Amino acid sequence: MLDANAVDYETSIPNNVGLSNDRRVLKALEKWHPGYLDWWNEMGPEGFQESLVYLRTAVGVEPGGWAKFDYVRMPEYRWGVLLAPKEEDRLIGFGQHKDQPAWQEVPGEYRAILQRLCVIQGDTEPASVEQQRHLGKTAPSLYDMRNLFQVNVEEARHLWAMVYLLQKYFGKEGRAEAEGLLFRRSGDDDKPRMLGAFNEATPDWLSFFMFTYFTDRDGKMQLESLAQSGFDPLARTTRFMLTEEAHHMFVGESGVSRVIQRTCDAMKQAGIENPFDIDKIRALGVIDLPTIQKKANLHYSLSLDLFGSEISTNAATAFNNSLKGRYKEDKIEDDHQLINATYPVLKPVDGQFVLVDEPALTALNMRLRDDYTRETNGGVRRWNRQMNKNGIDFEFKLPSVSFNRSIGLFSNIHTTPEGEALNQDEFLSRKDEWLPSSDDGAFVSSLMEQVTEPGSFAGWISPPRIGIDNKTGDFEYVRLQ
Ligand code: BYC
Repeated sequence: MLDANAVDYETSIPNNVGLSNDRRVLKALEKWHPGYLDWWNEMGPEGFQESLVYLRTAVGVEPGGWAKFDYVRMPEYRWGVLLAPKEEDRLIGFGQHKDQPAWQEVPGEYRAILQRLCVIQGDTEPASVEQQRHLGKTAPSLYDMRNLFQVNVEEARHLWAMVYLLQKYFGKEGRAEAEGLLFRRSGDDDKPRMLGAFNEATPDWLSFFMFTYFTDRDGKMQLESLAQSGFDPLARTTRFMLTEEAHHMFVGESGVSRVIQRTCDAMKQAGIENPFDIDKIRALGVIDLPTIQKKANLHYSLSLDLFGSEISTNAATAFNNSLKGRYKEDKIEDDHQLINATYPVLKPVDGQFVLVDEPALTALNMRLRDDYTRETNGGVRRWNRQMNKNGIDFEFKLPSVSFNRSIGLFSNIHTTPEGEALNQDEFLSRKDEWLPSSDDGAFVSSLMEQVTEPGSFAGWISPPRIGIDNKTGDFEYVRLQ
């Protein structure tokens, strides 16, 4: 019998889904594989394909103990198809099919919507690898370089996860979509990635940390919602993806925190108390706190757009059809069908923002976005505690949800980060106060220099408190070739 927790490394594609007995899907994946490797070689980390990287690879899917660390050349990473263990007799937890057995096959009437969810999710994964492909060249340490590459190979594995679902459950159309996922390119005018934030540049390491803090957390919220799905293969796939996602957000939160720490240390050492003494602080070779805030403003607002419109019939349909649940649906105490329920949605009305009760079903994107904001604020609070400990008078703050938006109710209005309305000219003339200007970008870029001496770090970032896999500070996380 197949041990659902063990990963079969005998087939060319590691998996715990019994691929060796599923010739049709194995063949489809084997056919897709060379195109995938071409994509990785063309769009994956630039200049490091021959390097030996100390990576973790999944060897099982049980919670804890699933990872094995070793030196690997990235093109030889064992990407594979891994699903969380099957829960016998699982019942659907929400929507009109609540309490029915979870589906092991795609219900015909939901084929199109499920396929769309898999394609959108799948499209973001290679996009992030493309956005980050040049960052190895300016890594502030081997520790950071290794974390970047770990994030990259795992995002690429998440692409595999969605491609498996598309090829196994969606026939010819699914195979065509799997090809499409290798065809689109982040930021390309003619064949862009599907969602806005995944076509933006990640120009420097501070952006990378902000992206992994803010945008990967949207990933977490969306995956959590899909992990509740009545379509069991999607639920199991996303549940395993979430175990990998946790490290990505750790890279983001601790990365920002280490940048902040280095700035605080340098300010204290130089006797600078005013965090807005930007020229003096930059002269120390560290990133001033207001610039860190601007980067946070940008990445938070871009990530909010990933939740779609506040009022969405797509979201209502996905929930009602038991395909995409709420964050922690199984922990919520209500009817799980949202019959007659309402949810307060923040709306611009006559120049004011007011909370208006809307049917909870159509307000699901808004609810998930609120859950996201709550979680995101947790990290901001931790950064502020760090400021306090350092005795520096500066407070990080998330901007209003109305600030710098391109999707939803606020996409046609302009506001300050505090949420005060502005006309377009005022916004454009003041936007450099709130979002990274080209000068800010040039300054941060000027600090980005590769550091490859084991145990050494660039001057704008503090070392981490502990190493990966309990390694000592001078461990050679990447052996450059
Ligand atoms: N950009 O009813 P609406 C991750 C489109 S990140 C461009 O408002 P809906 C990761 C929408 O497609 C998580 N277009 O929204 C993180 C629709 O188009 P059609 C990725 C957008 O459908 C870091 C129209 O506007 N996973 O994993 O309720 C590194 C009206 O849509 C955008 C998912 O998102 C946008 N921002 O919600 C690596 C989960 N927003 O159909 C990875 C799957 C909306 O009219 N996706 N549109 O042509 C979904 O659940 C939903 O599709 C969305 C949108 C939440 C994205």
